[in-house]
Amino acid sequence: TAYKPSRGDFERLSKFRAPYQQAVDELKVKLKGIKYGCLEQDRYSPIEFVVGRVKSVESLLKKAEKKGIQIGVGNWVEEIESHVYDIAGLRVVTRYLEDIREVQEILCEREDFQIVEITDYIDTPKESGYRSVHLIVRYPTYHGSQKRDVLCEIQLRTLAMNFWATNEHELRYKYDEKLPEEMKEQLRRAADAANELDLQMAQFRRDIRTSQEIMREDIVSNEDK
Ligand code: 0O2
Repeated sequence: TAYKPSRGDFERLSKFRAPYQQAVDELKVKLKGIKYGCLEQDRYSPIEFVVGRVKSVESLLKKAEKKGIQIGVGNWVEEIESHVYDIAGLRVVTRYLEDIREVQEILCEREDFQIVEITDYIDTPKESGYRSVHLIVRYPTYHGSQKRDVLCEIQLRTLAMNFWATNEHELRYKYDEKLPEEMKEQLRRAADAANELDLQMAQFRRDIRTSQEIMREDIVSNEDK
């Protein structure tokens, strides 16, 4: 039978979440800053929206147990910190596929955090059909009088990928992680359809740009006459 975390275990975890909450709050403001900076300059923003959360104590305990960490034994809190990378999670949602690459580049050039790892589930989707780019970043927080570096996961997704992942996540939760094989297959097909939509939208965007360029050239050549 699974270990029942004591009240003390819960309290320790709640306390240790504080710098992660601060990192999420600060990073949310910073990532939204990329969007508003573009909009203020009347430029297209590669970011549609940003959300963030700190993993709940319950879901943290579940993930820790899945990773073989024994709650309440030895340095279990430190072990969670060094093995669970998405305690602090940010999600950046874009309209188009190529916006993901633009945001990825912007984030790789930032000096206020360090990229530790990039996992590209777009180039190599998960077996479930999941697509997204995950960046693990080391972010410095100044909490009380102390500097503490915390790891945060930034997920980059298109609207279509996010739509799929949100539904799949809810279904997996409903079925307690034991999705029937037939449903898994349907979900994989739905993921391919979402990808097809992303590719089609990318094509439409290219078409719009080409026609805008032609219009601009026409205006310039008419002005020259
Ligand atoms: P939540 O509720 O979103 O926080 P793992 O050992 O694979 O569970 P790891 O090594 O961190 O964990 O893997 P990964 O791939 O970085 O996954 C971390 C997060 O990515 C997940 O967090 C999900 O948010 C998302 N994710 C990964 N795979 C899938 C998938 O197949 N479907 C959906 N919908 N999301 C996925 P959590 O903790 O699972 O959940």
